[in-house]
Amino acid sequence: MTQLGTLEELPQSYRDALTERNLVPLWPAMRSVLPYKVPTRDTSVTKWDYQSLRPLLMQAGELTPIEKAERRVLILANPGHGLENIQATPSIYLGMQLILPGETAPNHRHTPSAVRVIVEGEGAFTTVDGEPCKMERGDLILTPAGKWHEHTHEGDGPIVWLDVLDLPLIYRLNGSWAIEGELQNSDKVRDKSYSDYSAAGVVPNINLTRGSDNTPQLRYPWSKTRACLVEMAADHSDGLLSISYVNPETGRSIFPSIGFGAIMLRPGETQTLPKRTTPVIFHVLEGEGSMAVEGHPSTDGTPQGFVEKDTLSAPGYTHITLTNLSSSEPLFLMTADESPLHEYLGIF
Ligand code: 1HN
Repeated sequence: MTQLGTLEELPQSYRDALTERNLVPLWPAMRSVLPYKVPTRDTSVTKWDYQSLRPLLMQAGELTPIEKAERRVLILANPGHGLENIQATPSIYLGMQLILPGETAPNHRHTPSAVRVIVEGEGAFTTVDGEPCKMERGDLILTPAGKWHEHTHEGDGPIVWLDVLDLPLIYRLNGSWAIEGELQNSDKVRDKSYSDYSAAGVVPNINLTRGSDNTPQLRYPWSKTRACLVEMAADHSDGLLSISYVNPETGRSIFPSIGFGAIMLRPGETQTLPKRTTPVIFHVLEGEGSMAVEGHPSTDGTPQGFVEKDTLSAPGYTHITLTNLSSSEPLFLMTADESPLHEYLGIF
């Protein structure tokens, strides 16, 4: 490619005249905004291991009462994006949230959409627009854009979940804001939206043409997803075992911004994932394994080990190889990526 002219080659008086009029020459920046063949990929290969994160989260429980935090969260910030930018990937925010017995994280609603993946503890529920959703290990609990939500914990020990939000995207669109509300009346049946949609292909008597971009189902229990993967494994002795979480009314991604899925690796199995444009987040639901990423400066491709409850990120345009290090137990991972956005924009 031809070497293009630089800023320094331009007379200072000319550069000053441009700046004064809010003008910028394109050609000195051309190659950096349009790199050759592979885009800029700030997301680095990163692992947040739960064992070392947990004591710091519990310490937050002692240092900061819920009233002073509203949401008691340690953000999983990707160093490739700069910790201050609270990005795990360009569009995805991740945080580990702690609620102690008897606490309530107060009611509010906001423009970013959120999914919670329950990591440990039991006895909590999130009330979403009046519908209490039970929170069990590995479940996805959804609070789509604009829906009221508060978290209540009636169990004995601490409860911890992974928050996954499209906050970095919505914030940079200058679209991020919230309002607070009174505590909700739980006026709907517990897990109603889950029971309404709990059988594949069978839905309540609704007007299907309303099909919204945000899914009407608010809870996706891990027990169901796990059973589905195990059943797929019983029928296929090789090939990647993976599912996508979808809106049961449209078959499309549960959010327009972030795509969610789950992967199972059979005991001892290694799988190289199809090369894709979008960065991806992995959260380890069950088992232990390793991840090797090829094709990014943040790694030399050496496999990185992980265990249950760890969270990892990998950039796009790479080869990701996952290995289940157990010879007897399956490995289950939750995945989150930016594929719905890439598809919508025609860059997937
Ligand atoms: C939020 O509303 C929650 O409701 C968690 O639990 C994390 C991070 C940024 C903005 C809003 C929650 C959040 C958040």
